[in-house]
Amino acid sequence: MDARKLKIEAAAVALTHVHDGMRLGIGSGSTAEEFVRLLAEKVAGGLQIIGVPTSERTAKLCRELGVPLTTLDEMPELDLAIDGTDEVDSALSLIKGGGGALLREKIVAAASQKMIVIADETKVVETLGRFPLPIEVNRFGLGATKIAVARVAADLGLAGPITLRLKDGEPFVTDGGHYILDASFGRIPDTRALSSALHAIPGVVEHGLFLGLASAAIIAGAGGIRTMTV
Ligand code: ABF
Repeated sequence: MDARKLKIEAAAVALTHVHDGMRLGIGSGSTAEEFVRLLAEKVAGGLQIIGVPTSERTAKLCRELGVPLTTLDEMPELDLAIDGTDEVDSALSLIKGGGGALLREKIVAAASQKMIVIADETKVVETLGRFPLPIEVNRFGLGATKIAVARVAADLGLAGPITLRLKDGEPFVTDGGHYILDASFGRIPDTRALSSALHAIPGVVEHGLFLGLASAAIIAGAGGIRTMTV
């Protein structure tokens, strides 16, 4: 089965958790976009929901497909966030941010009573860290922030290239106007410690470790669909 079909299957199962009247956080990335397409069909058929998008790109797709949107300022408490991921482990800890939307994704997930992750089997790992950890940083003091990230990582026994994300040869700029450092530390045994240490660096806006936020992960593989819970 091709990758897109798996994403659609996971998105379709997630859609069964969406009911009339729900305030929905709507994720970013190709899997979340499949969810938006299926959601739009249900909305066209009469499903009444209101969504808060996690990126400008998702907002644009929702508008094109007629999914009603509001902002987190207008609706600061949400019932359910549905989003993709770059990695998920058995504790439902995640690495997100490969698409560059991690800050809004984390704010929306934290404002939601529940977060359901949708992904294909390739995203499931034993220990997080195969995917480089995205770290959203303020543009000011980029060099100093990069050194500080390397230092806190070294204190935890982690090392590896930390690279500024580029797009078309220029620094990639997030929806919030920040840069992203991609940290290839490899396996991260103590995600809590790394999360706290990164948060303590002034130039770090947010990082892609999502810990204790997801309540379920709907995983599509060649053998079928399974739901992981904690
Ligand atoms: C978002 O999209 C991200 O946090 C993650 O980086 C990415 C996953 O994308 P895809 O579904 O295209 O693999 O959810």
